[in-house]
Amino acid sequence: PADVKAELIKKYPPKVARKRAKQIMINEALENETPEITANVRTTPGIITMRGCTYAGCKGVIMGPTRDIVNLVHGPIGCSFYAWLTRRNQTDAGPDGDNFINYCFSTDMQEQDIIFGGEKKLAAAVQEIYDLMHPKSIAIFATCPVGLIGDDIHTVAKNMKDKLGDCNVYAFSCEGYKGVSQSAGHHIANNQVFRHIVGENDTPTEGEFKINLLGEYNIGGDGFEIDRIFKKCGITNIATFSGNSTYDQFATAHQADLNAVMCHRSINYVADMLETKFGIPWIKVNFIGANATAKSLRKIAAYFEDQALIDRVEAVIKEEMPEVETAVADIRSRTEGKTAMLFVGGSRAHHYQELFKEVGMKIISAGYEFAHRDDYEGRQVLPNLKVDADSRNIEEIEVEADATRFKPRKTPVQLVALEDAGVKFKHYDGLAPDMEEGTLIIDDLNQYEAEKLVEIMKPDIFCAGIKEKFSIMKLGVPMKQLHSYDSGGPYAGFQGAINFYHEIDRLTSSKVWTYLKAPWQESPELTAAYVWE
Ligand code: CFM
Ligand code: HCA
Repeated sequence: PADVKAELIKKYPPKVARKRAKQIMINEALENETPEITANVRTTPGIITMRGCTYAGCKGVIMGPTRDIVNLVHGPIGCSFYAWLTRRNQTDAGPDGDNFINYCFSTDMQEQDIIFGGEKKLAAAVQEIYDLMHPKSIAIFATCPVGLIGDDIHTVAKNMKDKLGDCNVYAFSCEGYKGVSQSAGHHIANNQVFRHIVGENDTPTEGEFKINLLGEYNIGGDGFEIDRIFKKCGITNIATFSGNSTYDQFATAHQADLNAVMCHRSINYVADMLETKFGIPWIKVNFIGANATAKSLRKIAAYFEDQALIDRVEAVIKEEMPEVETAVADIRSRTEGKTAMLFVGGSRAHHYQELFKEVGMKIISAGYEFAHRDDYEGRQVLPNLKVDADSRNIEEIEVEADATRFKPRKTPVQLVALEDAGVKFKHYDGLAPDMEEGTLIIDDLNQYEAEKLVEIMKPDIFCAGIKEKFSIMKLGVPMKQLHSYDSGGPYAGFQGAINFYHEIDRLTSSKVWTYLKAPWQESPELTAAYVWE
């Protein structure tokens, strides 16, 4: 691995090489700790990063999947157009629910708005949406020019909320440049959802074992599969943040008794705030991988300390697993020992390792686009994280216990007993401890390094996003998108695991890659050189 690392940074100018060296870590088991990686820092200009912008993280990732909130983009049309239905977050509004996901709302900012200001246009757009659609809520998103010209979107939102009366309007200062990646946008979205929506609806919700699922975005229908399993187990999912979600789900989320956190990176802020303000504890779960799904269900059941629930969860696992095992038995002889690389945003490069392990594959290199050190090394590093100027730029909101609605769900004695029994609260170990020694963990991988890595290590499959897809395929290596799932999914839960095994089998067993060389690369006699006379 040291040679591979040296090769990856060999061509960089010395300063860039020094910086990248800190973001490329050789995984090793140090005594009681994992090695340190540099993360959540600026990408060096000129490098073709896999990352996106803060607006993408806020509007596209966190708020995009809600179906009955109108997401209005204040900015040039390109920002809306490129965020329009590209993330494959599915939704099911039923026969008569509101669903605005397939629309693209934008103020279509022009030069004159840049010069004279766009606030009037924004207010008019909110009014127009209200008149046409009568949504419960309108969310306004700032794009880069909004911050540059200083439009006060929060005052516009407040004025329109007061004027309309029955429509909650709020805004997100999520200008693309606000942070070093999408991650800043997650934080901004978390803050505003918590400030403006969570706790707004005290109408009691039904259910015996009430949870929220945090950080699940229903890509390719993952959330549908997880909800199917919850229902079978008798677990009530009040709100998913934010796959297939509604305004009222967020508004009633404070009534849940447990928060199950799937994508730690994107939503840990809401988890912490729900605990501080309402007393709801959170645990880390993962529904990617059949075994991981079973483990997460058992953790939830253990938390509620109810024998009937524990038995029902066991019965569900027993019912679901045989089909999973049959699928593994069918394909494992073909996938065993094959290698994979995983480079995805902030969670999936960790979560998907479970699925590959279930079919006997090895992860030789992985990394996140924009995760922070705690997602690599575990949350124990949090107290030592240096807050740099870019992070300080993102608001940390002060949350206190709610005067009337704060209710600890467990006594301190119960919490300790649960911890002792293996239900760890506010706990995430990160990706590094789950990866083998000597594997390469790379933060903010770029186009150049991705190609180099594939050339040197020749994985049997490479997983990343649309920007990497075709350059990797041209190197003759099968490529699977773990953002959009290409057109596949769901891959979560038990049924999803089966789908994924088949997909990986199909991709890594296909002969098509052996035909990738052009005739003149196979037979040198067919090559010709152009000679200048
Ligand atoms: Fe969380 Fe996500 Fe991810 Fe993410 Fe994303 Fe995504 Fe992702 Mo693309 S919230 S960090 S910002 S799991 S959109 S559903 S696939 S990069 S690994
Ligand atoms: C985003 C969204 C994205 C992009 C995926 C990709 C997604 O970061 O803005 O690059 O293929 O999952 O849709 O991560």
